[in-house]
Amino acid sequence: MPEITKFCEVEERMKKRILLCIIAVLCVSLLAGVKAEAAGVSDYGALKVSGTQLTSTRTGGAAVLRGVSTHGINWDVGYPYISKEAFSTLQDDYGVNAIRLAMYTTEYFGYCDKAGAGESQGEVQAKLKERIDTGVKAATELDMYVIIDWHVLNDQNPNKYKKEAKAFFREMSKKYAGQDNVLYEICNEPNGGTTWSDITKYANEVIPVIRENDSDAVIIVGTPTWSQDVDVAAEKPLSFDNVMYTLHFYAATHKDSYRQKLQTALNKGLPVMVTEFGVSEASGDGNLDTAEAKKWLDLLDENGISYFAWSLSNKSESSALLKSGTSKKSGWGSGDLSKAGKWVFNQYKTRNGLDNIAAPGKVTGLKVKNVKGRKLKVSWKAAADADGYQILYSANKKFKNAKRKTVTSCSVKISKLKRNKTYYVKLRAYKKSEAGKKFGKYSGVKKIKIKK
Ligand code: IDC
Repeated sequence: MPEITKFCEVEERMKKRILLCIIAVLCVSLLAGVKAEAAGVSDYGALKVSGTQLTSTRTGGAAVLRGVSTHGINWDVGYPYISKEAFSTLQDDYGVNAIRLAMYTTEYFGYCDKAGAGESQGEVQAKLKERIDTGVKAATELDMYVIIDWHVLNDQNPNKYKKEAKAFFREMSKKYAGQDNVLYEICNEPNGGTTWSDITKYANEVIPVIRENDSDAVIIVGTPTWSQDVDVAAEKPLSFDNVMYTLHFYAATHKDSYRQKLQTALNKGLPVMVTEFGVSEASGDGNLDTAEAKKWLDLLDENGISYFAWSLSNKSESSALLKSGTSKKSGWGSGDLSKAGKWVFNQYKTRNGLDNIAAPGKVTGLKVKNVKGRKLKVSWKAAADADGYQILYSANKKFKNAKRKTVTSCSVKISKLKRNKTYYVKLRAYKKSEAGKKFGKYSGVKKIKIKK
């Protein structure tokens, strides 16, 4: 009998050890996942909230979205950048894997309050939904995630336009139910004294509307005081699965005490997503504080928290990522970026591991020939260490509104060109890595007139 007891004890101890080992392995793989570079939809698949962490249903590990938010898609400094070309520039050059489409509910001809727009409210809404569709399609084709953001701001309390929000999200979730890459953000920044209990009431009505069509999409909910009070939300989280809570920061205004709020929320087990951050002041303008912004991004990365930079715009304000007044709508070089843009995108590049990969060689021997049917035949010499090539062509010398083609061979046919127009062509090689594509230098430019 004593022998048996002993044996049982040993077995018990072994069981405990095995269990501890399993837990350790799980923790390590989750942590390893947290450090992971931002990957695409085909890598992560559908997203799922697990504890405080956004995770991949495909790998089982952490999923990290390192994204960019548009400016308002109803603003003329916002919607022109909703395109496959613009999104693919962000993806190719900086490893961005997610886009947030910010649709203001009131300001500047918003979805619920057209203010001075010449069109009817219905026309305004139809136009905005069209822009969302363009954005979702572009992101989908590029293997990127996309957030549809109901951008409550001047309207302060999301309950003000709850009816409109429900109708909007019913329509969106029905349309995109089959897609793994669409996330819903139901109220950007409640403010003006809106309490967590007000937001809870709103969320408890809007979330079930989305769930009717899409039982497991990730839904992001704003928190009081311009989405700063995640610590307050953590005291009484919502009772739905796959929900995350919004924290926004602007580094020159929001510092240690706001990071403390995040820490409190995380300690209480609240899953947080930073759907907006700026290096600037909270006004979206003024000074930049890169030292504080770095502290923030380090903290977010340590905790595997996803974040989106405000905003993809050339507006003359310091948070805008593009240089004020730059006319390029895609294909930006570092000279087209603002101070904030240069800083943010450099951080993204480094954090996505794109700094440590050697670039492939420069492409030489570029030849372009006009072939019958308004086509171009482009060919070149293979570059050292290349996995493929990205060809840019445009009817504009400066490659304004350039179109892109990606191939793995050393020639490509380009069709649907305009007769009697002169086109400019250049290309660069890329090398594939886990972190994304690393590009070599551009070839020289060839120009050619389409005569046949
Ligand atoms: C700002 C824009 C600015 C615009 C203003 C409208 O940068 O061009 O005139 O909105 O009210 C937020 C908001 C976001 C703000 C941004 C900067 O979510 O809409 O954008 N900000 O103020 N919260 C904190 C900062």
